[in-house]
Amino acid sequence: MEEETNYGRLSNRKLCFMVFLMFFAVPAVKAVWPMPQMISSSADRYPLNPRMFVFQYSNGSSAQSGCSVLDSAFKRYFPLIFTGYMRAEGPRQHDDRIRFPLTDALFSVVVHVKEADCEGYPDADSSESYQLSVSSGLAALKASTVWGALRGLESFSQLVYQDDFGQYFVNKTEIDDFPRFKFRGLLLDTSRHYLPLPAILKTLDAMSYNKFNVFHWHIVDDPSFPYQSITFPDLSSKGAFHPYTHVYTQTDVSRVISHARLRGIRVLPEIDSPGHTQSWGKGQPGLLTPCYKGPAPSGTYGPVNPAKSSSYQFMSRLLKEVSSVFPDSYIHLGGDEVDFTCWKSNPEVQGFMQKMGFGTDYTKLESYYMENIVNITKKLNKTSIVWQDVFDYHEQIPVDTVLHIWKGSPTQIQQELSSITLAGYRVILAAPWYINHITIGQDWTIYYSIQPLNFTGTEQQKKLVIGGEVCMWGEYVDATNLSPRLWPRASAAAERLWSDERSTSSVTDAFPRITDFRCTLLRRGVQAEPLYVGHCREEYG
Ligand code: CP6
Repeated sequence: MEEETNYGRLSNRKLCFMVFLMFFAVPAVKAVWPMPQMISSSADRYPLNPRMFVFQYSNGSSAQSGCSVLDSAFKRYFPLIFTGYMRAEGPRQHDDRIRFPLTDALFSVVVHVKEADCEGYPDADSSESYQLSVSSGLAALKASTVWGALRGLESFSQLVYQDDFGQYFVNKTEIDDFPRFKFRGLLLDTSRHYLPLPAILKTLDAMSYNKFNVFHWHIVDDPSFPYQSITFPDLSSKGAFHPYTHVYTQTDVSRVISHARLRGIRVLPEIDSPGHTQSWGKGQPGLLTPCYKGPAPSGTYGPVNPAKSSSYQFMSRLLKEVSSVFPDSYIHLGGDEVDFTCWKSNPEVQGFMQKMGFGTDYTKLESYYMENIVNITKKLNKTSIVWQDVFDYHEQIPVDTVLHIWKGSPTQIQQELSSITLAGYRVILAAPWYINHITIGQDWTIYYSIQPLNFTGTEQQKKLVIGGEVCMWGEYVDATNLSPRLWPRASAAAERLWSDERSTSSVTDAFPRITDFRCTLLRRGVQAEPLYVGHCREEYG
């Protein structure tokens, strides 16, 4: 009743709504997520007309028309910049006078790349830095590589916004940007649940909006073997959930690699052994260790049999294939969570322990196995990444091997970072970003607040932390819930890994930006879950 008689006065609710509009609905200057290293923008803004908007290569650019990576990026980014414009009935010229009355002037995004390798793949040492200068009629984008140009296009696309009348604008802006960490990964597990190709490709799209640059493909594990091997077709025909529908054919794999390449994303395959290999046993009899109950085999199997030379021959052939199928110079070899009980029960393994002088220390046996696998990989001219267990067992591994931290309390993680880097190994941090673990509430703030370099060590040691990784283990995740479980929670880690820690230390400052970025993801068709009470300008779903 009270409210109805108070005409002309602002109710609390209306006031709240106005304050909300002022601060959230139409940001004066659009933010870029993850935050660039250096960005300055002014209130000067330029109207954009989608009909008068072009991407161009600068005259001196080493990339020119025909550069596959950038030509296809230009095609992708047009509808991402002008979201809504291409929707429904599509663009209609006679409407544009009414829809975009403010400008008939041309706006060009002019791209200059110093050393373009348009047909190559991004790799561990690719530069991703870029400079972007937005002024009247022109966005000048400069980068050393096409990968840097992609990052710059992403930032530019996030600077464009629409006012309440649908008019597109971009503000005068200067950006000088580069990643804090070289390795910014996301793990998908396609063994616990098969992820159909479109789910993987869409994830790669969303990764590029977040400037992630490594897709760690945990492609096989205990429950299923969906990778369709050329050398060993039985691995998937017997070990996949279904031999035709739940496999990744060679064509599927090349589509993933090519989709990732065009977005500046490396594809890092993981062939996890000797543990996590139950599904391999079905298509490769004799590979796994038969477990014994007393004097007789129990009918169950354990990890890969490290006592047989045929195991290493098999691994050699499999890794040879994988190293030619996946162009990245790194292969993930797993080496985690090896259960020794089956090895202990098996007389052949016991005999091998004796012969090798390992006594009863099965960590020595696991070391022996992993050393062999790492050396096989080295001969294939690839660098190995292994889970931290391999370091914890003090194995003799080449010093260019990368260790991947996946477990431990915050204190244990700091100690692990200290000791691995003290030994001179490079390290990737995954433990704090297990995005498959869910709790109620704003857990993105936890992922956001991780300080990867907060451990005891010299500057030299800190340089060995090459990056971090968000892990989406697949026990409870398939294509139905992958996207909302990933986004925007993984976006918190994306900013931690790209941006400067000092300018992104406040969760409070990040909240309106990540909320807005989540709306950007929705506008682009990524099913990203809400962070808290609120709304996007358009509603989706
Ligand atoms: N699968 C494989 C997993 C895990 C690992 N390796 C894992 C273990 C514990 C947690 C999360 C994931 N599911 N192959 C360890 C790297 Cl809490």
